[in-house]
Amino acid sequence: MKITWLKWLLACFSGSTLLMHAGERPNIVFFFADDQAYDTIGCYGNPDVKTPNMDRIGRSGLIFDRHYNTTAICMASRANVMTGLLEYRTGCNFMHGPMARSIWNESYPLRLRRAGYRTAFGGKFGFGVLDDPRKGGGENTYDNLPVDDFDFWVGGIGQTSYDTSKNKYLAPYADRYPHSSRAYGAAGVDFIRESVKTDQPFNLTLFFKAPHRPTTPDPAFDDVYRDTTFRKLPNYGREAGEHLAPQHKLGRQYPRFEEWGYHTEETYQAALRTYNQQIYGIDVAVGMVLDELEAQGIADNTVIIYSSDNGFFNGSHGLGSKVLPYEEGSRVPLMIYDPRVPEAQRGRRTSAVSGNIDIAATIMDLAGVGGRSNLDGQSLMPIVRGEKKAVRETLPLIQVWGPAGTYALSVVTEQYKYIYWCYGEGMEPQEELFDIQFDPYEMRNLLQQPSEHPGLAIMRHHYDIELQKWRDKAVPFNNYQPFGTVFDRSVSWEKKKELLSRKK
Ligand SMILES: [Ca+2]
Repeated sequence: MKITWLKWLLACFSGSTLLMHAGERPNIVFFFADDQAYDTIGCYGNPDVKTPNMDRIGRSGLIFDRHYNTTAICMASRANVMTGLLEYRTGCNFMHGPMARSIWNESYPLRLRRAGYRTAFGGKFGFGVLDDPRKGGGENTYDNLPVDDFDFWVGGIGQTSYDTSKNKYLAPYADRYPHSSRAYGAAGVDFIRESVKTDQPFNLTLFFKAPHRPTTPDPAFDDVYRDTTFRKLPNYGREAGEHLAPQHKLGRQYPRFEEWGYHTEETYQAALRTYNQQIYGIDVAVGMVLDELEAQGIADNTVIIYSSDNGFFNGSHGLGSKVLPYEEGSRVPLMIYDPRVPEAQRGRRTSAVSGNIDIAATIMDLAGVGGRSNLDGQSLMPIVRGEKKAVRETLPLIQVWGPAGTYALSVVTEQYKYIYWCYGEGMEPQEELFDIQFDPYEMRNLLQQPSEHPGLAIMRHHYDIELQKWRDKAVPFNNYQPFGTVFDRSVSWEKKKELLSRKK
């Protein structure tokens, strides 16, 4: 909100904490992309892409180089981000179930609204909210979206559509912006214009559909990458996956390397062109919002957060799409720009490990909302302000979606990633250990050498602690409790198989 000197003076004399707080508390804008890989933004170091507005955020703020989604798929990741809780505590993913209203009630948008923020949601919400999550299906419908929990709503159902007119809340923008990415930007601008007329600080959350499939770039930007030849990451191709655990080939990610055209030069370039064109559409929408904040004179009291719900394998290790715990699947961009932070602390990068569960904690911290000790996430603001180098030593990565062959629990630290693939049908359960600092493309499993790597004992220890937390805290519904045993390194596959078949 805009605070005038008159309001400030009034607040001082009346002792009104409401007005005082409104002025002190920042507005918070959170942009969230769908399936945007970490190397798709100019300020992250990719010379092939054009993302001037995302670069404005990164170059003025803090760029996180080791930010992960604790579950790397749309529905679960959105639930993590909203609540600051790990998947076994949100109880929410495809094939598991929707979110219980009691859990949703403690999400950041609701806590901020209760604390006096004006709140808006636009885009792909991605999960349903039900009083009893045992009764519901997976994705949300108009009936189980929490529309009334926001002051302004332009969210859509299920996977949403790139066709603006198909979202009944967004449809008024369809004539001017038939493609949804810029329509979300325009809706964000309208929400800002309404909010500055009030005495409340605001929180705008925009969950873009782009660059998720089906490939549907905005034709207005057909020229942007017409002449671009996109590079390939050093771990591109089938050969760069041969050293990995065989379980990684058991999901849909493996055939998608060919099905989605990453396997030939011509089809790879075509896939990357439309993928990045969709990201360009988000960038334009981000620019619309950033420009409006400046036009309204509130940019210096508005914090901007930008991230993505999961990563994307554009052919890395011979894979397509997401979900698996390797870097391209689980690691994404995160940029936080707080204009109130001193200039010397801005325009930096950090290698501190952070997770999608930290975003809710960060937003609540910015808004001055207490009671965060129950969250799995930590506020990242001490890193943004340069007060701390890190806020967590370890982060778990959860994968309990899709075929059982791809189930894995992993732990990352600033140095290592440890992956435990529990599946043992016709193969051995597998452990993998990567030194992410020296081998960020995961081309060398440190356990494929004659002597035991000293990092193994450290990471198994962290892993066992994470698994114990799962046993202690998993919700008693939507099939999360069996995984406390399924991911136990000492339990036989026969026993695990019995548990996995029983859940159905
Ligand atoms: Ca996604």
